[in-house]
Amino acid sequence: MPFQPFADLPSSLRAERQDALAILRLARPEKRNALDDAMVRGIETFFTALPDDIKAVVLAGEGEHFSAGLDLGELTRRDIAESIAHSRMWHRSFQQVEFGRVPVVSVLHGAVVGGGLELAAATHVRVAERSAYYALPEGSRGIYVGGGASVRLPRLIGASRMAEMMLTGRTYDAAEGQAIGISHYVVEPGAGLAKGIELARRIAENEPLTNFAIMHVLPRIAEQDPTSGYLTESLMAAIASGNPQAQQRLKDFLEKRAPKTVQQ
Ligand code: 1HE
Repeated sequence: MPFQPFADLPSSLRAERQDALAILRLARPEKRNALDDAMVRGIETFFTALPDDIKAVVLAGEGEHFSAGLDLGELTRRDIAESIAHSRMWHRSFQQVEFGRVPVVSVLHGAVVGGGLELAAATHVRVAERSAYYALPEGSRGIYVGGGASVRLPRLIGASRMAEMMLTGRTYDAAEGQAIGISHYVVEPGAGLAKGIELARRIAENEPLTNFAIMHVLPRIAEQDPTSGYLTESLMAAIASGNPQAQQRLKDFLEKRAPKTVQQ
């Protein structure tokens, strides 16, 4: 079913709804899903205007690649001040992905490079198909990352690995990417979307307040000094467990109506 609230998205983005999930696809395969201004603004619009009954989002790319990053064709047309504003626009957009209302599962395949990797890094769960590979070609193009990678990637893979990727143009394949912390899962080619949807459905069943804490409170605690972090954690824990829905879920477990935590 097409997603009516997003009828004004650019044709390079396709949104659809599956029950409580929204699926957003980068749909510019002829340019390997290179991200132009319309797409980056469209991503911001999509995440800002998500209907209240959407509980999780799956982000994927059409064609052979997730995304070839920044549309290099647009780059030559900007002066320095415009480039700063452009990077800030990417930051705003990807902030809506990372710190929006609902968790986002990305499905990665083929090239996940430059700005494509920056977009993936803003999502909460990353599923890679075996074809996925990661690179930061900015070094060889004479530019620098501008979509938040300097902040987000060191958290995933460390500043040293990121610097080495940029200096040498190194690519990591899907298995290596999982080993260093880029993706959480690796699946067979063509199986990414189904896995992404399966995970998003599970996420959508969580208590919204817990998902909020995971998205908004956990990353802030991780940046606090430990003493403040422990305090913030205790406050969030008390708020979450005081939630009547949490009380009901605990009761359901104790009265054997809820599933056990078993190895999958
Ligand atoms: C593009 C772009 C692009 C493809 N901007 N047009 N990103 C990069 O440096 C990666 C550049 N792209 C590539 O290395 C390759 O295209 C791929 C490895 C991703 C795919 O290769 P392939 O053989 O499947 O496709 P292709 O033939 O290279 O490209 C098909 C078309 O897409 C072609 O256009 P056409 O009109 O000649 O058909 C390409 O020009 C076009 N295309 N990638 C514009 N990126 C906020 S700062 C972020 C900074 C960055 O992201 S820097 C990294 C940029």
